[in-house]
Amino acid sequence: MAHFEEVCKQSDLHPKPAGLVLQYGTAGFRTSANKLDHIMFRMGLLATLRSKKTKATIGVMVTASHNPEEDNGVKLIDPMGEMLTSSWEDYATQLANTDQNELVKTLKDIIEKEAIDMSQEANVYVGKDTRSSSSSLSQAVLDGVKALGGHSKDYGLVTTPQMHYMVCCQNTRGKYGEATVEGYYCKLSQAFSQLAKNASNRTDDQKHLSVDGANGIGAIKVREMESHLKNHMQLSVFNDGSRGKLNHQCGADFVKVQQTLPRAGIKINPGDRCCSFDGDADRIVYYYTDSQGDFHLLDGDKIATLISTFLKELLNEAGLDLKIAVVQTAYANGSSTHYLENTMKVIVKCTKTGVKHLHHAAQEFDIGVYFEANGHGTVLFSDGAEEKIQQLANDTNINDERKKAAFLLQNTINIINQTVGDAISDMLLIEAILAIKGMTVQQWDAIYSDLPNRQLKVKVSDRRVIDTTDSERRAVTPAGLQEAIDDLVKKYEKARSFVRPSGTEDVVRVYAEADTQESADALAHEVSLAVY
Ligand code: 16G
Ligand code: ZN
Repeated sequence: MAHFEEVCKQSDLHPKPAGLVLQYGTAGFRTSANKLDHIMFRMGLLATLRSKKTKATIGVMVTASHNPEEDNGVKLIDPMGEMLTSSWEDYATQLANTDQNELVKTLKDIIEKEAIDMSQEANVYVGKDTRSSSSSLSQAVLDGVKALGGHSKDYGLVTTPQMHYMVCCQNTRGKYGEATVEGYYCKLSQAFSQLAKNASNRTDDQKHLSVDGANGIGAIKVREMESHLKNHMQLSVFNDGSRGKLNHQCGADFVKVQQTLPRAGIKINPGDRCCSFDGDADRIVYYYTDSQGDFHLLDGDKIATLISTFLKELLNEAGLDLKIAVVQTAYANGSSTHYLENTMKVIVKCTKTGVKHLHHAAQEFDIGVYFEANGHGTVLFSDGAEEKIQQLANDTNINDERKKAAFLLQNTINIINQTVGDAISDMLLIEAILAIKGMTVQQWDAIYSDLPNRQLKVKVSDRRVIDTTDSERRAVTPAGLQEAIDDLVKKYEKARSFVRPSGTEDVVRVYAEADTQESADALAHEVSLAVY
């Protein structure tokens, strides 16, 4: 078979460093960029097989998100724009680690196991972030696709969520939108201007937002989006990549973990509404400083609360009986869960960390709002829910209030990127909600008060000895660890703590929250000692 000869020939140009073993984890492959060339070539091969198997276009995104500039990574995107199905993650790992001379055999094994028809056409979309290593690495992906006879389309510099969006648009034959970056801007900006019509007399101050682009792709793309928003929004983009280093002392991960302003590149006044993207623009957090200079963070939990409150109010006004739920992880602040369950009375579900777990859980409801505390999240509408909203919007026999609510719901659906968390789309939705509700960032922040919390990481010889259950909230091994944590937690008020092995770093993560920052810090410290 000519293709396999070509694979052999080409794979010699993308050699695997001897002894290197990597695993396709929660966010695909991620490590130092200089170790990834062979991985990229092989993911081009795998994406081609996946495309033949699903008879659909598959996406490949070259990025290491919020990791340092020196790292890179890759993940595959399945036909509806979702993460690669778990059963294929094992194939990715096998292909990545197989020796050069066994590569064709490994490919043939996958083809046989999956009964792939090799005469089927294959289409792969490829995108990359702004890392200096991304160009040659995405070329290696394209080489892999070509070697197996697949067709590829190189989108060049795009955000991760834009890539997910393109794949979904293509496979739904345009039903979700047009599979171009321009089409993405048009769909979202049109929805935004429709929503903004319902906000009365916005002042320039209300239209202004400071955006920390983490010196990454999000900075470029949010500026392109701004030019489609006409005078509906005024953005000041900081950390736009013109000077600073990607993710260095800035960006959503830095702000969330350090609980502080970006240390680099941002000039803001007390009370200004600001947000930070991460390096590939699939996460967003908001914040401001008060007149005392104190920092206030509005993370994924606050975002989920704002969005689900807005949706619930609209459903009531529209008279639509749709089941809405919020999906969180163990990292969700206890105050947010308490507020959602007891005040808002929505269903709250907790899943393991990692977008795919939240995404799947959210699919079980008419409307599933999912957010990780770190700012990754979106809203999913079931087909049935979208249909009901559509029908109501077209119904001429309803009163003005119901009509308006249906119109707002319709445009909310259009502004959201349902394929994956999307900083730009989330930002537009949040801005629209604040504008419609006439709410300041301080009023949004005051919906509930976060419990003080602390995250620590602990280096251990083998993090896999820790196994967890109950959505990672309890440790089952090693024996005695959970009992020790329970005893420590009892010493503090409103306290909660858990430990879990990281899926992206060789560390164990510790989370603690309590009634005061001192208590949260002390509890996190004590629990980290119990992990040793
Ligand atoms: C990955 C996940 C993110 C999760 C994080 C946890 C995706 C696309 N990304 O970045 O959702 O919060 O891992 O990292 O699933 P950790 O396991 O190191 O704590
Ligand atoms: Zn990211």
